[in-house]
Amino acid sequence: MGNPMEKMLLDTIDLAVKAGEIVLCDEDFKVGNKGTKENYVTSTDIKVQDYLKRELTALIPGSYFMGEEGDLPEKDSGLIGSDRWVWIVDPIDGTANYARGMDNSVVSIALMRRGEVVLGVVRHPYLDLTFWAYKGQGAFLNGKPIHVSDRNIEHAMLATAWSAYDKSKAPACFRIAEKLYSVCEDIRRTGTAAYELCLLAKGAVDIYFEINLSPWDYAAASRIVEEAGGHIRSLDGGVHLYGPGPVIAGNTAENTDYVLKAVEQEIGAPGGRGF
Ligand code: LIP
Repeated sequence: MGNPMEKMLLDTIDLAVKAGEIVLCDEDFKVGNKGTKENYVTSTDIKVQDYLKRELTALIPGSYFMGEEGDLPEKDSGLIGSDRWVWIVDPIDGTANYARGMDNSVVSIALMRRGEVVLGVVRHPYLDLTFWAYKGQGAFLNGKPIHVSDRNIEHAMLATAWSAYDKSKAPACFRIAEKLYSVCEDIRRTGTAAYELCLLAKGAVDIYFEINLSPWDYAAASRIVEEAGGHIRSLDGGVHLYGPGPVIAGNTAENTDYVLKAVEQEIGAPGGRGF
């Protein structure tokens, strides 16, 4: 990996753990909403984002910081494909869980350059779990290598959600989930996309889709899934890092295609029902 990048990874993991401590210890936080009643933001989200912005940009002087709570690049900034290092951070993924005291939220940190996520760290402070991956170096959980399962679609566990922040898209989500449920084993919903994708990377769940996911929810986990031997994509390939959109993932190319077809039939393909 070469020392500079190894040090970058270790420093990023260290900051993710420290950010997780803020999440665990911040008792009297304030709760608000963004746009819809389902879309929570807390004073802890802001505190953790400010902390990570300060510390991560100090790790790479001149790097850009993109965080859920503001700090978003203009679409035409040309930033995403540029030579500039870009941190993509969700200070608390699973904020609704956090606001309700459900102890199931994670800190998600990705480092991207030229439109590709090269490093991803996801920290679950409640379960003391740290997932990480660096391009070409495999994926790890608390220092041990992890790998996706080889289950087929009939034995697959689906992780998904129903577009809580834009319920006009929920009926399509339920139709897709129903179609997959009729074939796969069962469905799990944790309330945090980044953690669900890490569960896929460690072989606990096997297929995944969300219709309306933002880059900070899955950027870090996308590298962890791929380094664990899994597949992750948007409807038209690649992983979009600009705006919210569908994300599909799977343990095998076959299962990923199966989920992709179910999603396309619902929203993607011309003549599909769409929203
Ligand atoms: C959440 C994701 C979740 C998704 C929610 C939201 P947040 O992220 O983790 O999977 O269903 O709509 O995007 O808002 O807690 O960072």
